[in-house]
Amino acid sequence: VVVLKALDEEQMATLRERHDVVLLEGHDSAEALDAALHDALHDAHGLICSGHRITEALLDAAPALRVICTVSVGYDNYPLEAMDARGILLCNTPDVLTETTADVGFLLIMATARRAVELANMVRDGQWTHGLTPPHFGTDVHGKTLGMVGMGRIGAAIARRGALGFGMRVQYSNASPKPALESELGASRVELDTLLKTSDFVCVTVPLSEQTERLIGRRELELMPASAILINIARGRVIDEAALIECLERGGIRGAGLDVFEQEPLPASSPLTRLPQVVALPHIGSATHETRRAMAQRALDNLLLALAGKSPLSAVNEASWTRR
Ligand code: 8YV
Repeated sequence: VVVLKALDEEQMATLRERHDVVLLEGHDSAEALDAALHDALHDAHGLICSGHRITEALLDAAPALRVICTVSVGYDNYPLEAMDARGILLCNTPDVLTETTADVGFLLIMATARRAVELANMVRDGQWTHGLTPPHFGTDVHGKTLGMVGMGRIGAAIARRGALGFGMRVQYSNASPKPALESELGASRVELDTLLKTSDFVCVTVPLSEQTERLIGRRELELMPASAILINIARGRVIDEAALIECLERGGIRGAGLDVFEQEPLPASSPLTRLPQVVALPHIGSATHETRRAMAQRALDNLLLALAGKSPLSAVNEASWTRR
C-alpha cells in the first residue's frame, strides 16, 4: 500500500500490521513526488492520498492497483472513467467532515458580512484610533436570505445553521428536490437565476464536475444585487475567478468569502489576496485535528475493507468494483 497522505502513528501501525507500506513524503518538488509515486505504484494494491492529481498515465504504471482511498469528500482530481474501466475502486470520506466544513461556510458568511478580517487588521495595525463610523459598518446576517447553490450534506448543514441558528430564510438550487429539508427548515427550491437575484448570501457547495465548472460566471454574477455576498467552499473552478475579481473591483457585489480557488495555493499576485471586501482562507474546510483524523481513519477503514474483499464504508464507484 502506498501512502501519500500521512496517517497518524496509530493508524500507520494498524496499516503496517496488515500490509507492506511505502510512505512517500519529504519530496522537494511536485515532479520528484510524481516520479516517486510512479515507481512506488508499480507493485501497489492500494493507495491512500489526497489532493494529488492522479492521471491515467499513473494508473497505467500501476497494473496491480485495486483501490484508491482519497482523504477528502471531493474526487474531481481522479480519472473516474479510467478507474472504472480498470475496475479500480475509489473511496472517499463523506459525513465525517460535514459539520466542520459547514462551520467554515458559516465562518465565511459571518466574517465577510461583519468585515471581521479587515477590521481586526485595523486593530492590529494600530489604526483603531476613534469610534467606528458607518464606512466601517457591516451588514446583518440574522434574518437575511441564504441561497444555497447545492443542497447536499454540507449544503444542508450550512442551511441548518442559517435557518435554525440565525433565523435566515433559506432557498436552494439543486438537481433534486429535498422535501425533508423543505419541511424542516421551511426552505424552498428555486431556479439558480432566481436564487442569485434574490439572496443576500449565495453559498456555493456543489461538487466540481463538467456540469458545474464555471457555473457562476459573469452573467450569473451580474444577476446578484450589489448588496449580496458570495461564499465558495466547494471548488474554485465552480466560479469564473477572473469574472469574480472584475465584479468585486467594480462593486458589483458587496464581498466574497472564499476557501477555495482556481489555483491553490492562491498566487500572492492575485487581487483576491488584497481586496478588503474579500475573506480568503487557505482551503481550511476540513482542517481541524479531530476531522482530519476522522477522515484519515475513514480512508484507512475503506482501504482495509476493500483489500480484504469486503464492501468499504464509502465508495464512489462500487459498481465497477463489484463487476471486477
Ligand atoms: C481538503 C476537501 O481539501 O474533502 C474535500 O473534498 O476539499 C478538503 O477536505 C482535503 O482534501 C483534505 O485532505
